[in-house]
Amino acid sequence: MERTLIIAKPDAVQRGLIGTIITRLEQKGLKLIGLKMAGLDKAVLRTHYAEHVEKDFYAGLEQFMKSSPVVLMAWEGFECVESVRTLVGATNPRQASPGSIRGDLAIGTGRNLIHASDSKASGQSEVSHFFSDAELFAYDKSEYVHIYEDGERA
Ligand code: IDP
Ligand code: MG
Repeated sequence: MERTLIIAKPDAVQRGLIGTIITRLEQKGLKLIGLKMAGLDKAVLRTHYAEHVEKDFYAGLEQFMKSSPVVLMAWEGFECVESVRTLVGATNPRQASPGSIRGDLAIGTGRNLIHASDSKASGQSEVSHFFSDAELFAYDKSEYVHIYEDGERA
């Protein structure tokens, strides 16, 4: 099944919104397969945000992402990358839809609470970047029969 990486950023940790973020993804029906707290260093951030390293906002983004620990999560579900991006909302929280995490809980683009993988390929590679095989868990979720049709659960 598809995987996506979620980072509860330093603002989510500082504002006490880790639980809210986890709850929203759990309530969607997704499966949590990895979870840990970590401090992200410059090298890890430069790899993770490689597409943004040359941009004006990168220095501020890196400084912010190092400002406190983050909570890293790997989630699994049918076409979960796209559905999680919808739940997370637009990068600029002022334009994010009501009901989305950013739309409901954030204002500043540089303080938008959460990272979510943006494609199936980046979901796979970002989960592998932050989690070893031993840190990822394969298990049956009993409620799946109530969340998926048979073909979607494969
Ligand atoms: P995403 O997190 O919605 O995928 P990206 O465009 O990949 O958004 O940007 C990565 C992160 O960089 C954003 O979540 C945000 O924290 C930060 N960022 C993006 N654009 C800006 C900006 O214009 N000003 C400040 N920070 C920005
Ligand atoms: Mg992105």
